[in-house]
Amino acid sequence: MAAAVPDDRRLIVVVGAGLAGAMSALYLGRRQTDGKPAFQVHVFEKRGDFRARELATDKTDAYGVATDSVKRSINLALSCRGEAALAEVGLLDAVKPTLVPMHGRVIHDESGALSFQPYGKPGEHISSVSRERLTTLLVTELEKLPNVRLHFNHKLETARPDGTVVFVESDDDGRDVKGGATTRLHAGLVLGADGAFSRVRAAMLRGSRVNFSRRFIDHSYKEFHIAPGADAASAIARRDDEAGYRLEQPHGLHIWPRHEFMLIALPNPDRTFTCTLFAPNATFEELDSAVKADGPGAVVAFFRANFPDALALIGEENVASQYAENPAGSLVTVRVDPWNRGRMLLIGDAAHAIVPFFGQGMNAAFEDALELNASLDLCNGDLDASIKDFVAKRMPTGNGIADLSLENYEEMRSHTASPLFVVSKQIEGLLHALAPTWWIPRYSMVSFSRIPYDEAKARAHRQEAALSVAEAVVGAALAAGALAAGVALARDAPSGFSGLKAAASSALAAVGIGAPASSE
Ligand SMILES: Cc1cc2nc3c(=O)[nH]c(=O)nc-3n(C[C@H](O)[C@H](O)[C@H](O)COP(=O)(O)OP(=O)(O)OC[C@H]3O[C@@H](n4cnc5c(N)ncnc54)[C@H](O)[C@@H]3O)c2cc1C
Ligand SMILES: *[C@@H]1O[C@H](CO)[C@@H](O)[C@H](O)[C@H]1NC(C)=O
Ligand SMILES: *[C@@H]1O[C@H](CO)[C@@H](O)[C@H](O)[C@H]1NC(C)=O
Ligand SMILES: CC(=O)N[C@H]1CO[C@H](CO)[C@@H](O)[C@@H]1O
Repeated sequence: MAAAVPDDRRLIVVVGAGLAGAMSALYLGRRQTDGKPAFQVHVFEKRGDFRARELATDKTDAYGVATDSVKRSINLALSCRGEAALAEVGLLDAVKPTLVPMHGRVIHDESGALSFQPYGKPGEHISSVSRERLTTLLVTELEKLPNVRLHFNHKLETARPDGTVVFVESDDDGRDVKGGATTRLHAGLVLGADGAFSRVRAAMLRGSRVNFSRRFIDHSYKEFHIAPGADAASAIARRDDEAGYRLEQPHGLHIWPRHEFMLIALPNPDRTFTCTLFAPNATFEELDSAVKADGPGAVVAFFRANFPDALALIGEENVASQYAENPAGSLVTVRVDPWNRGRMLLIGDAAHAIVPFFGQGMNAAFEDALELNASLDLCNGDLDASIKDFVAKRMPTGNGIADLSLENYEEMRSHTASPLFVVSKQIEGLLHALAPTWWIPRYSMVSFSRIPYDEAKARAHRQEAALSVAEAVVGAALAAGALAAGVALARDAPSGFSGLKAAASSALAAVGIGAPASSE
């Protein structure tokens, strides 16, 4: 049984009611000692209650999502780690009906042809989920707990290692209200869940020896939307999950890899797609000046040259107006060492903002919350000991997913387009099928397992080094003509693994990887 938390530590202040803050508050709010709540949890969020704004609109779709929120709706890829936390707090079943499964990548090549690359074994998939929906669900659940209080329109101004926090009144967009009220508290724990540009973190860094780095990549992103198909309403009404979309193969993550930049599209339950263009900051600036000089036609011309099929679906007028309306977002990797100081602890993006190319930011944040609860359990509810345990375990994983996410950008925008990449993935899939615990493809370790991210990274690098040696050997064999027929067959028919099977096993034998290790 967990020991009682000393009185002066029982008040937990969570800064930020985003995905990390809301999920951690739910875990912390639900903890009990001797049948009573272990903590009083106060959640402070600088923005207004986003639910009020959504409920204010009377139009909702079959899933209860406000239809005018669609334009700003952001969808995220949910995978194993995020699902594990949702399941533990009992919300996975409530989320499930709103998920759109994505079974693999749908690659749109330059000629307009589509090809499908499965993410994992049959049945394995990630899901598209609405950020608004998920946050709303978590916050609504939090309100059911008598020991949890939510304070919207409260922006953190200062935080100190002794647990002192000061909030100022802010408007619905999180901006300071002139002459607004201030709130001061003394907390047993200040959980900084206030995102990539965290105030709690800034306070932690001040006058300390905490290591910190913030690196923007050269690329920014901008969002676009594909409207639902003409038959969307009837498809939703008859619960035909595949129909009503304007893109073929809706249950996949669509990618238009174009080396220097790429476009992706994720399906929504209302049969729309949210598209994101990732491009060098310089490309956006050139486009911005072209629009200024020649008008919105410049955006249309850019899409016509690079993504003509997507342009047809988004529409010329929409592409230009959405380009003008939606701001370009920057992409940043943040590393902090350590994640705690005194009574302050960082979680989610505040501790480890990562670039979005592995779709793991939210998943990592949810896993953080799950692991913080596990550390509290392990340390019998002792706050200082649990923080120490949590930070020691999670910091390396934060660095691991930061690196993996940066590596995946290269893969998504360039490699997915190359036939060699496709063959490599097929060999990996085969090895995984032959020896499921011994060889796990990088994508599967990250998205379909809870293997710590740093371990996944180390293992992926080892596996891929072996594979490239193996492929070199296969290449030599091919030159000799011995395996040419088999591989050519496999290359044309993704399911025809037979030629590759022979090639892979002989190649692996050649580099001394013979039998599955027995350690797993
Ligand atoms: C383009 C893009 C695509 C992405 N795709 C995916 C994906 O597919 N899958 C995935 O898992 N992740 C994805 N992510 C990452 C994911 O969005 C983040 O990791 C996740 O939102 C982090 O949650 P958070 O709660 O830590 O931070 P945030 O979501 O940033 O929430 C922080 C909260 O704190 C509040 N706040 C900030 N400052 C203060 C203050 N001073 N006082 C009070 N409150 C404050 C903010 O208003 C906000 O509500 C993507 C990110 C981007 C940019
Ligand atoms: C916290 O962890 C304990 C032990 O792992 C678990 O029993 C409990 O359900 C978790 N709390 C929540 C809210 O899931
Ligand atoms: C900061 O980084 C250096 C070099 O990696 C390391 O030796 C030091 O221990 C770190 N400091 C803290 C406070 O973690
Ligand atoms: C479109 C865009 O994101 N432009 C940015 C490129 O980088 C400069 C310098 O960091 C910014 O000032 C621009 O806003």
